[in-house]
Amino acid sequence: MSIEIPPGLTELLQGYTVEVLRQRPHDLVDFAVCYFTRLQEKRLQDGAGAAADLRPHGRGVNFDGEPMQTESNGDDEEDEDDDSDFEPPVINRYNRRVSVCAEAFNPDEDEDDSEPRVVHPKTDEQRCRLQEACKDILLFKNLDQEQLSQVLDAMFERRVEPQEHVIDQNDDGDNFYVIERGLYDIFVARDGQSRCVGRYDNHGSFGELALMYNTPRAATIVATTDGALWGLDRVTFRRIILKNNAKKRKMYEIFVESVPILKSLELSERMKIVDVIGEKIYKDGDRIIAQGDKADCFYIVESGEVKIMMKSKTKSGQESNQEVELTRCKRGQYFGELALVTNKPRAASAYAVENVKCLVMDVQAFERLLGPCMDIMKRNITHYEEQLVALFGSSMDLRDPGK
Ligand code: 1OR
Ligand code: 1OR
Repeated sequence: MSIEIPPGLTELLQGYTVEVLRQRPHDLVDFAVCYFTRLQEKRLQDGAGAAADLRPHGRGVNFDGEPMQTESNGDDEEDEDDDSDFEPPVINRYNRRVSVCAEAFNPDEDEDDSEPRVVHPKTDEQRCRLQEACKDILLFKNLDQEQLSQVLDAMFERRVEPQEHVIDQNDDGDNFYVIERGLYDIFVARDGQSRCVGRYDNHGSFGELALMYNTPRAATIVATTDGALWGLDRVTFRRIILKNNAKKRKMYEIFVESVPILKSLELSERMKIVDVIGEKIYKDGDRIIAQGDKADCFYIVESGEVKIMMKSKTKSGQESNQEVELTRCKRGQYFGELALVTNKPRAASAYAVENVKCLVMDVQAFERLLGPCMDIMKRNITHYEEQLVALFGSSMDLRDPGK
Protein backbone atom coordinates (compact mmCIF):
# COMPACT_ATOMS: atom_id res chain seq x y z
CA MET A 1 0.00 0.00 0.00
CA SER A 2 1.42 3.34 -0.92
CA ILE A 3 0.71 6.50 1.04
CA GLU A 4 0.26 9.56 -1.09
CA ILE A 5 2.09 12.61 0.19
CA PRO A 6 -0.03 15.65 -0.57
CA PRO A 7 1.66 18.10 -2.92
CA GLY A 8 3.39 20.87 -1.02
CA LEU A 9 3.59 19.04 2.32
CA THR A 10 7.32 18.37 2.10
CA GLU A 11 8.10 21.98 1.20
CA LEU A 12 5.74 23.24 3.88
CA LEU A 13 7.41 21.24 6.61
CA GLN A 14 10.86 21.95 5.23
CA GLY A 15 10.20 25.69 5.37
CA TYR A 16 9.08 25.45 8.97
CA THR A 17 12.02 23.22 9.90
CA VAL A 18 14.53 25.60 8.34
CA GLU A 19 13.10 28.52 10.33
CA VAL A 20 13.17 26.45 13.53
CA LEU A 21 16.82 25.61 12.94
CA ARG A 22 17.66 29.23 12.23
CA GLN A 23 15.70 30.80 15.08
CA ARG A 24 15.86 27.97 17.62
CA PRO A 25 12.61 28.94 19.32
CA HIS A 26 12.03 27.84 22.87
CA ASP A 27 8.47 26.80 22.20
CA LEU A 28 7.96 24.94 18.94
CA VAL A 29 4.18 25.07 19.12
CA ASP A 30 4.04 28.86 19.61
CA PHE A 31 6.57 29.26 16.88
CA ALA A 32 4.51 27.02 14.58
CA VAL A 33 1.36 29.07 15.27
CA CYS A 34 3.27 32.22 14.32
CA TYR A 35 4.89 30.68 11.33
CA PHE A 36 1.78 29.17 9.81
CA THR A 37 -0.41 32.19 10.61
CA ARG A 38 2.10 34.32 8.76
CA LEU A 39 2.10 31.89 5.89
CA GLN A 40 -1.66 31.93 5.67
CA GLU A 41 -1.74 35.73 5.70
CA LYS A 42 0.84 35.82 2.97
CA ARG A 43 -1.21 33.43 0.89
CA LEU A 44 -4.35 35.52 1.37
CA GLN A 45 -2.47 38.59 0.20
CA ASP A 46 -0.92 36.89 -2.74
CA GLY A 47 -4.12 35.20 -3.86
CA ALA A 48 -4.07 31.51 -4.67
CA GLY A 49 -0.53 31.31 -6.01
CA ALA A 50 1.18 30.68 -2.74
CA ALA A 51 2.99 27.54 -3.79
CA ALA A 52 6.18 29.44 -4.54
CA ASP A 53 6.22 30.73 -1.00
CA LEU A 54 6.31 27.27 0.44
CA ARG A 55 9.89 26.68 -0.48
CA PRO A 56 12.39 26.92 2.34
CA HIS A 57 13.34 30.57 2.92
CA GLY A 58 10.35 31.65 0.83
CA ARG A 59 10.12 35.43 1.25
CA GLY A 60 6.58 35.24 2.50
CA VAL A 61 7.48 33.17 5.51
CA ASN A 62 11.05 34.12 6.16
CA PHE A 63 11.15 35.60 9.64
CA ASP A 64 14.27 37.55 8.83
CA GLY A 65 13.03 39.68 6.05
CA GLU A 66 9.34 40.03 6.58
CA PRO A 67 7.26 42.19 8.82
CA MET A 68 5.36 40.01 11.26
CA GLN A 69 2.30 42.05 10.61
CA THR A 70 -1.04 41.17 9.24
CA GLU A 71 -0.61 43.34 6.18
CA SER A 72 2.21 43.58 3.72
CA ASN A 73 3.68 46.82 2.51
CA GLY A 74 4.43 45.26 -0.83
CA ASP A 75 7.99 46.55 -0.62
CA ASP A 76 9.87 43.32 -0.37
CA GLU A 77 12.98 44.25 -2.30
CA GLU A 78 13.70 47.20 -0.12
CA ASP A 79 13.16 45.18 3.04
CA GLU A 80 15.76 42.71 1.98
CA ASP A 81 18.40 45.40 1.55
CA ASP A 82 17.53 47.25 4.69
CA ASP A 83 17.72 44.13 6.76
CA SER A 84 21.42 43.78 6.26
CA ASP A 85 22.01 46.19 9.13
CA PHE A 86 20.19 44.10 11.64
CA GLU A 87 20.85 41.04 13.65
CA PRO A 88 18.37 38.42 12.55
CA PRO A 89 15.24 39.13 14.50
CA VAL A 90 14.60 36.36 16.95
CA ILE A 91 11.20 35.32 18.02
CA ASN A 92 11.61 35.63 21.73
CA ARG A 93 12.78 32.23 22.88
CA TYR A 94 11.02 32.65 26.18
CA ASN A 95 7.91 34.01 24.68
CA ARG A 96 4.75 32.23 25.45
CA ARG A 97 2.62 34.91 23.82
CA VAL A 98 1.49 34.28 20.31
CA SER A 99 0.91 38.01 20.02
CA VAL A 100 4.49 38.57 18.87
CA CYS A 101 3.05 37.59 15.52
CA ALA A 102 1.55 41.04 15.27
CA GLU A 103 4.82 42.88 15.69
CA ALA A 104 7.02 44.36 13.04
CA PHE A 105 10.46 42.80 12.98
CA ASN A 106 11.79 45.02 10.28
CA PRO A 107 11.81 48.52 11.67
CA ASP A 108 12.84 50.00 8.35
CA GLU A 109 9.68 49.13 6.57
CA ASP A 110 7.17 51.91 6.39
CA GLU A 111 3.96 50.04 6.80
CA ASP A 112 3.84 50.29 10.55
CA ASP A 113 3.65 54.05 10.13
CA SER A 114 -0.01 53.38 9.44
CA GLU A 115 -0.44 51.71 12.84
CA PRO A 116 -2.56 53.74 15.22
CA ARG A 117 -0.30 55.97 17.30
CA VAL A 118 -0.17 55.40 21.03
CA VAL A 119 -1.02 58.65 22.81
CA HIS A 120 -1.26 59.10 26.57
CA PRO A 121 -2.71 62.58 27.16
CA LYS A 122 -0.73 64.67 29.64
CA THR A 123 -1.20 67.85 31.60
CA ASP A 124 1.23 70.74 30.96
CA GLU A 125 2.86 69.97 34.27
CA GLN A 126 3.38 66.31 33.34
CA ARG A 127 4.74 67.22 29.93
CA CYS A 128 7.22 69.59 31.54
CA ARG A 129 8.47 66.88 33.89
CA LEU A 130 8.63 64.39 31.04
CA GLN A 131 10.68 66.74 28.85
CA GLU A 132 13.08 67.39 31.69
CA ALA A 133 13.50 63.65 32.36
CA CYS A 134 14.11 62.93 28.66
CA LYS A 135 16.46 65.76 27.81
CA ASP A 136 19.63 63.76 28.38
CA ILE A 137 18.40 60.33 27.28
CA LEU A 138 21.03 59.12 24.82
CA LEU A 139 18.66 56.88 22.86
CA PHE A 140 16.54 59.93 22.03
CA LYS A 141 19.45 62.13 20.96
CA ASN A 142 19.37 61.27 17.27
CA LEU A 143 15.59 61.46 16.87
CA ASP A 144 14.13 64.18 14.70
CA GLN A 145 11.47 66.54 16.09
CA GLU A 146 8.54 64.50 14.79
CA GLN A 147 9.92 61.21 16.12
CA LEU A 148 10.65 62.74 19.52
CA SER A 149 7.20 64.21 19.81
CA GLN A 150 5.64 60.82 18.94
CA VAL A 151 7.78 59.21 21.61
CA LEU A 152 6.81 61.81 24.22
CA ASP A 153 3.11 61.48 23.32
CA ALA A 154 3.29 57.71 23.80
CA MET A 155 5.02 57.81 27.17
CA PHE A 156 3.06 57.19 30.34
CA GLU A 157 3.80 57.89 33.97
CA ARG A 158 4.49 55.10 36.43
CA ARG A 159 5.05 55.60 40.16
CA VAL A 160 7.01 52.95 42.05
CA GLU A 161 7.58 52.08 45.70
CA PRO A 162 10.67 50.85 47.50
CA GLN A 163 11.41 47.19 46.74
CA GLU A 164 9.16 47.19 43.70
CA HIS A 165 10.57 45.16 40.80
CA VAL A 166 10.20 47.29 37.69
CA ILE A 167 11.75 44.59 35.52
CA ASP A 168 12.51 40.96 36.25
CA GLN A 169 15.36 39.18 34.52
CA ASN A 170 14.20 36.67 31.88
CA ASP A 171 10.73 38.20 31.52
CA ASP A 172 9.50 39.32 28.11
CA GLY A 173 10.15 42.98 27.36
CA ASP A 174 7.06 45.18 27.55
CA ASN A 175 8.26 48.75 28.13
CA PHE A 176 11.34 50.94 28.02
CA TYR A 177 11.72 53.27 31.03
CA VAL A 178 13.13 56.74 31.55
CA ILE A 179 13.85 57.71 35.14
CA GLU A 180 12.36 60.93 36.46
CA ARG A 181 13.54 60.26 39.99
CA GLY A 182 14.46 57.51 42.42
CA LEU A 183 17.21 55.00 42.99
CA TYR A 184 17.11 51.66 41.21
CA ASP A 185 19.42 48.71 41.78
CA ILE A 186 20.48 46.50 38.89
CA PHE A 187 20.70 42.78 39.66
CA VAL A 188 22.06 40.15 37.34
CA ALA A 189 21.57 36.47 38.17
CA ARG A 190 24.15 34.03 36.95
CA ASP A 191 24.66 30.42 38.01
CA GLY A 192 21.76 30.77 40.41
CA GLN A 193 23.36 33.74 42.18
CA SER A 194 21.88 37.23 41.96
CA ARG A 195 24.39 40.04 42.25
CA CYS A 196 23.89 43.80 42.38
CA VAL A 197 25.99 45.10 39.49
CA GLY A 198 25.07 48.75 39.48
CA ARG A 199 22.59 51.44 40.31
CA TYR A 200 20.64 54.20 38.58
CA ASP A 201 20.69 57.38 40.62
CA ASN A 202 17.81 59.71 39.70
CA HIS A 203 18.51 59.70 36.01
CA GLY A 204 19.08 57.52 32.98
CA SER A 205 16.98 54.86 31.34
CA PHE A 206 16.69 51.10 31.17
CA GLY A 207 14.80 48.27 29.54
CA GLU A 208 15.94 48.90 25.97
CA LEU A 209 17.78 45.60 25.39
CA ALA A 210 14.86 43.18 25.38
CA LEU A 211 12.96 45.49 23.04
CA MET A 212 15.87 46.10 20.67
CA TYR A 213 17.02 42.53 20.30
CA ASN A 214 13.86 40.58 21.12
CA THR A 215 15.58 38.85 23.98
CA PRO A 216 14.47 38.12 27.54
CA ARG A 217 15.18 40.83 30.10
CA ALA A 218 18.91 40.79 30.86
CA ALA A 219 18.69 42.14 34.40
CA THR A 220 16.31 42.79 37.28
CA ILE A 221 15.65 46.41 38.18
CA VAL A 222 14.44 47.10 41.73
CA ALA A 223 13.42 50.50 43.09
CA THR A 224 15.09 51.17 46.42
CA THR A 225 13.22 54.44 47.06
CA ASP A 226 9.92 55.93 45.95
CA GLY A 227 10.35 56.71 42.32
CA ALA A 228 8.78 58.11 39.19
CA LEU A 229 9.31 56.60 35.77
CA TRP A 230 8.12 57.28 32.26
CA GLY A 231 7.34 54.16 30.23
CA LEU A 232 7.34 53.71 26.47
CA ASP A 233 5.50 50.71 25.04
CA ARG A 234 7.33 48.07 23.03
CA VAL A 235 5.58 48.73 19.72
CA THR A 236 6.27 52.47 19.71
CA PHE A 237 9.84 51.86 20.88
CA ARG A 238 10.53 49.44 18.06
CA ARG A 239 8.79 51.52 15.44
CA ILE A 240 10.74 54.68 16.21
CA ILE A 241 13.94 53.77 18.04
CA LEU A 242 14.84 50.74 15.93
CA LYS A 243 14.18 52.62 12.74
CA ASN A 244 16.46 55.34 14.00
CA ASN A 245 19.09 52.78 15.01
CA ALA A 246 19.22 51.50 11.44
CA LYS A 247 20.04 55.06 10.38
CA LYS A 248 22.65 55.39 13.15
CA ARG A 249 24.36 52.15 12.13
CA LYS A 250 24.70 53.44 8.58
CA MET A 251 25.92 56.83 9.78
CA TYR A 252 28.53 55.63 12.25
CA GLU A 253 29.62 52.29 10.81
CA ILE A 254 32.75 53.62 9.15
CA PHE A 255 33.64 55.99 11.97
CA VAL A 256 33.44 53.38 14.76
CA GLU A 257 35.63 51.05 12.69
CA SER A 258 38.31 53.70 12.77
CA VAL A 259 38.21 54.25 16.54
CA PRO A 260 41.39 52.64 17.91
CA ILE A 261 39.97 51.65 21.31
CA LEU A 262 37.14 49.70 19.61
CA LYS A 263 39.47 47.75 17.31
CA SER A 264 39.48 44.66 19.52
CA LEU A 265 35.69 44.33 19.26
CA GLU A 266 33.76 42.27 16.74
CA LEU A 267 31.69 44.15 14.17
CA SER A 268 28.46 43.06 15.88
CA GLU A 269 29.79 44.39 19.20
CA ARG A 270 30.63 47.71 17.60
CA MET A 271 27.12 47.88 16.15
CA LYS A 272 25.66 47.27 19.60
CA ILE A 273 27.65 50.25 20.78
CA VAL A 274 26.19 52.35 17.98
CA ASP A 275 22.69 51.23 19.01
CA VAL A 276 23.04 52.74 22.48
CA ILE A 277 25.20 55.80 21.94
CA GLY A 278 23.88 59.31 21.57
CA GLU A 279 25.52 62.19 19.78
CA LYS A 280 26.14 65.38 21.77
CA ILE A 281 27.20 68.70 20.31
CA TYR A 282 29.24 71.34 22.14
CA LYS A 283 30.26 74.90 21.29
CA ASP A 284 33.71 76.37 21.67
CA GLY A 285 34.53 76.69 25.38
CA ASP A 286 31.67 74.47 26.66
CA ARG A 287 32.68 72.39 29.62
CA ILE A 288 31.90 68.76 28.80
CA ILE A 289 33.23 67.30 32.05
CA ALA A 290 33.96 69.10 35.33
CA GLN A 291 36.81 67.92 37.56
CA GLY A 292 35.46 66.49 40.81
CA ASP A 293 31.97 65.72 39.44
CA LYS A 294 30.30 62.34 39.70
CA ALA A 295 30.70 60.44 36.45
CA ASP A 296 28.07 58.72 34.38
CA CYS A 297 29.24 58.85 30.76
CA PHE A 298 32.05 57.90 28.43
CA TYR A 299 32.93 59.98 25.37
CA ILE A 300 34.47 59.42 21.92
CA VAL A 301 35.34 62.51 19.89
CA GLU A 302 33.62 62.41 16.52
CA SER A 303 34.72 65.83 15.32
CA GLY A 304 36.56 68.84 16.70
CA GLU A 305 38.98 68.85 19.57
CA VAL A 306 38.60 68.44 23.33
CA LYS A 307 41.01 70.03 25.77
CA ILE A 308 41.69 68.16 29.03
CA MET A 309 42.55 70.52 31.90
CA MET A 310 43.49 69.81 35.48
CA LYS A 311 43.56 72.13 38.46
CA SER A 312 47.14 72.57 39.53
CA LYS A 313 48.40 72.16 43.07
CA THR A 314 50.04 74.80 45.21
CA LYS A 315 53.32 74.01 46.93
CA SER A 316 51.42 73.06 50.08
CA GLY A 317 49.47 70.50 48.07
CA GLN A 318 46.23 72.60 47.96
CA GLU A 319 44.22 72.60 44.73
CA SER A 320 44.44 75.99 43.02
CA ASN A 321 41.85 77.41 40.63
CA GLN A 322 44.39 77.59 37.85
CA GLU A 323 44.07 74.84 35.31
CA VAL A 324 46.91 73.22 33.42
CA GLU A 325 46.30 71.74 29.98
CA LEU A 326 47.14 68.03 30.04
CA THR A 327 46.31 66.91 26.57
CA ARG A 328 43.91 67.20 23.64
CA CYS A 329 41.61 64.52 22.27
CA LYS A 330 40.89 64.49 18.55
CA ARG A 331 38.59 62.51 16.24
CA GLY A 332 38.51 58.86 17.25
CA GLN A 333 40.03 59.41 20.70
CA TYR A 334 38.16 58.84 23.94
CA PHE A 335 37.97 60.48 27.35
CA GLY A 336 35.94 60.18 30.54
CA GLU A 337 36.84 56.53 31.10
CA LEU A 338 39.00 57.07 34.18
CA ALA A 339 36.24 57.92 36.65
CA LEU A 340 34.12 55.03 35.35
CA VAL A 341 36.94 52.53 35.69
CA THR A 342 38.07 53.75 39.12
CA ASN A 343 34.59 54.63 40.38
CA LYS A 344 35.94 57.99 41.50
CA PRO A 345 35.06 61.63 40.70
CA ARG A 346 36.29 63.11 37.43
CA ALA A 347 40.07 63.55 37.59
CA ALA A 348 40.16 66.47 35.16
CA SER A 349 37.88 68.80 33.20
CA ALA A 350 37.19 68.57 29.47
CA TYR A 351 36.39 71.60 27.28
CA ALA A 352 35.28 71.90 23.67
CA VAL A 353 37.77 73.64 21.39
CA GLU A 354 35.59 75.19 18.69
CA ASN A 355 32.60 73.05 17.73
CA VAL A 356 32.76 69.49 18.96
CA LYS A 357 30.66 66.40 18.38
CA CYS A 358 31.00 63.46 20.74
CA LEU A 359 29.49 60.02 20.82
CA VAL A 360 28.35 59.39 24.38
CA MET A 361 27.69 56.14 26.18
CA ASP A 362 26.25 55.71 29.67
CA VAL A 363 28.15 53.88 32.40
CA GLN A 364 25.96 50.77 32.20
CA ALA A 365 26.60 50.39 28.47
CA PHE A 366 30.29 51.15 29.05
CA GLU A 367 30.52 48.28 31.53
CA ARG A 368 28.41 45.94 29.47
CA LEU A 369 30.00 46.53 26.08
CA LEU A 370 33.57 47.70 26.59
CA GLY A 371 34.84 44.82 28.73
CA PRO A 372 37.15 43.63 25.92
CA CYS A 373 38.78 47.09 25.72
CA MET A 374 39.34 47.38 29.44
CA ASP A 375 42.93 46.11 29.48
CA ILE A 376 44.03 48.75 27.00
CA MET A 377 42.21 51.47 28.93
CA LYS A 378 43.82 50.40 32.18
CA ARG A 379 47.23 50.42 30.55
CA ASN A 380 46.61 53.97 29.36
CA ILE A 381 45.54 54.98 32.86
CA THR A 382 48.94 53.79 34.10
CA HIS A 383 50.48 56.20 31.59
CA TYR A 384 48.40 59.06 33.03
CA GLU A 385 49.75 58.23 36.45
CA GLU A 386 53.34 58.32 35.24
CA GLN A 387 52.74 61.72 33.63
CA LEU A 388 50.98 62.97 36.73
CA VAL A 389 54.01 62.26 38.84
CA ALA A 390 56.18 64.10 36.30
CA LEU A 391 53.85 67.12 36.32
CA PHE A 392 52.71 67.47 39.92
CA GLY A 393 55.07 65.26 41.86
CA SER A 394 53.70 62.26 43.69
CA SER A 395 51.23 64.19 45.89
CA MET A 396 48.19 63.39 43.78
CA ASP A 397 46.52 60.05 43.34
CA LEU A 398 44.51 59.69 40.12
CA ARG A 399 42.63 56.77 41.52
CA ASP A 400 41.57 59.09 44.33
CA PRO A 401 41.72 62.67 42.99
CA GLY A 402 40.26 63.98 46.28
CA LYS A 403 43.51 63.23 48.10
P1 1OR B 1 16.52 44.81 29.37
O1 1OR B 1 15.40 45.11 28.45
O2 1OR B 1 17.30 43.59 29.17
C1 1OR B 1 16.88 44.94 31.92
O3 1OR B 1 15.96 44.81 30.86
C2 1OR B 1 17.66 46.20 31.70
O4 1OR B 1 18.69 46.45 32.63
C3 1OR B 1 18.43 46.12 30.39
O5 1OR B 1 17.51 46.10 29.33
C4 1OR B 1 19.32 47.33 30.52
O6 1OR B 1 18.63 48.48 30.14
C5 1OR B 1 19.56 47.39 32.02
N1 1OR B 1 23.53 44.05 31.73
C6 1OR B 1 22.31 43.99 31.18
N2 1OR B 1 21.35 44.92 31.33
C7 1OR B 1 21.64 45.97 32.10
C8 1OR B 1 22.90 46.09 32.71
C9 1OR B 1 23.86 45.07 32.52
N3 1OR B 1 22.90 47.24 33.39
C10 1OR B 1 21.71 47.82 33.20
N4 1OR B 1 20.94 47.05 32.42
N5 1OR B 1 25.13 45.06 33.11
C11 1OR B 1 25.48 45.96 34.19
C12 1OR B 1 26.36 47.08 33.80
C13 1OR B 1 26.54 48.04 34.95
C14 1OR B 1 26.13 44.06 32.75
C15 1OR B 1 26.13 42.98 33.79
C16 1OR B 1 27.07 41.85 33.52
P1 1OR C 1 37.74 61.13 33.88
O1 1OR C 1 36.53 60.32 33.90
O2 1OR C 1 38.53 61.26 35.13
C1 1OR C 1 38.45 63.44 32.90
O3 1OR C 1 37.38 62.62 33.36
C2 1OR C 1 39.17 62.73 31.81
O4 1OR C 1 40.33 63.35 31.28
C3 1OR C 1 39.74 61.41 32.32
O5 1OR C 1 38.68 60.58 32.71
C4 1OR C 1 40.58 61.00 31.17
O6 1OR C 1 39.79 60.40 30.18
C5 1OR C 1 41.04 62.32 30.60
N1 1OR C 1 45.13 62.47 33.78
C6 1OR C 1 43.83 62.31 34.06
N2 1OR C 1 42.85 62.31 33.15
C7 1OR C 1 43.23 62.47 31.89
C8 1OR C 1 44.57 62.66 31.56
C9 1OR C 1 45.55 62.66 32.56
N3 1OR C 1 44.62 62.80 30.24
C10 1OR C 1 43.36 62.70 29.78
N4 1OR C 1 42.49 62.49 30.77
N5 1OR C 1 46.89 62.84 32.32
C11 1OR C 1 47.39 63.30 31.03
C12 1OR C 1 48.20 62.32 30.31
C13 1OR C 1 48.58 62.81 28.96
C14 1OR C 1 47.87 62.65 33.39
C15 1OR C 1 47.89 63.84 34.30
C16 1OR C 1 49.12 64.59 34.29
